[in-house]
Amino acid sequence: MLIDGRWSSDWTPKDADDRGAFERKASTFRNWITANGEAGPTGDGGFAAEPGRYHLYVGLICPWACRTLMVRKLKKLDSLIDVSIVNPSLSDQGWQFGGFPGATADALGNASYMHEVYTRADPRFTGRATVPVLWDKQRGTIVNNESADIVRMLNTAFAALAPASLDLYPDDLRAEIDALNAAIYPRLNNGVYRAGFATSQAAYETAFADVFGMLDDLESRLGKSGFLFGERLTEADIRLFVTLIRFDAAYHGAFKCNLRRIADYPKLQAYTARMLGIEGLSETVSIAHIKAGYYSIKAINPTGLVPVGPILDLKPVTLRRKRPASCVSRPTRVR
Ligand SMILES: N[C@@H](CCC(=O)N[C@@H](CS)C(=O)NCC(=O)O)C(=O)O
Repeated sequence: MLIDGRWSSDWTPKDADDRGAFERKASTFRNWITANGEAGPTGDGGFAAEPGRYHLYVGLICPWACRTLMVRKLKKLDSLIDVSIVNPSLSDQGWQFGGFPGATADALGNASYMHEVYTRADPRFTGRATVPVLWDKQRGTIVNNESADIVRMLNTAFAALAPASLDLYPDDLRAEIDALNAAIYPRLNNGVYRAGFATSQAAYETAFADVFGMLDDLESRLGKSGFLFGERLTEADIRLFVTLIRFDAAYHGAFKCNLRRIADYPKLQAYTARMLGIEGLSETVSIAHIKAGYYSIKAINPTGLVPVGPILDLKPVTLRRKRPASCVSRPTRVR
């Protein structure tokens, strides 16, 4: 992590309390891009939506970063916001650019490490140099490094520049989406990390029970088709999918979440395949980055060996529309 702008290599995942439970630190840059540059719910104004002005730093291992990448895809912002992708494994200096297939250089500042992006924004920054980071090229600073905020601002701020009728956080569902997020985040999205990074048996078992309790609840909630809120795709689906797609490949083994696999839950497995079939979303998923990344975390896997399995039996499922038999089915378009 960075301490007063200088890199300190004592990275451990623990941030643990005195009972061995993992605690995630709050993000620090909390400004919002808005349509006209007025301030958002937190932080300062001055970040108006403009084509080419912003850059997104992500890692394909990272569920939080991939939430933002998925929304960028779904809202058709690819040509407005460009992206740099870090290597999947943490180096002695944290996230590094370039070298691993599918990773990139820092397209903006030619940094070797993500921590340089943070000190470019604040030369005396103290904290973890996490992804995602939304960067403003015009002001030369970080707009925001909290994925939950970035998901929301990408959903609305660029409406005039990239008209996509899909609304991932519609007014009439906001309260229900917030309530579902508030259950899924601690028990599942972060629950797997609480299990994987626990340093006491009791903390691990508590997290383990949360993870499988939440998966059981979701299995009962889901139908045979559609999403968490029926036919309407929302941010709650994005936030759930990033964890489900990592589960069998990484969390089941590396994080010791091994009571069941997603493949053992018929509805969750079918839902994951449906999400993967949405046009553009499979481009945001790299099982190679996910496996390489989680199994490189020394605190939980000191040898760094990456398991060969599992064989993932997960094929994107695209919705077939009724059309003449001669038509070839295309990926599902979600509107
Ligand atoms: N609150 C952040 C969390 C981001 C986060 O923890 N990212 C991880 C990767 S999955 C990271 O960059 N970790 C590096 C570190 O902690 O030093 C968000 O959701 O955007």
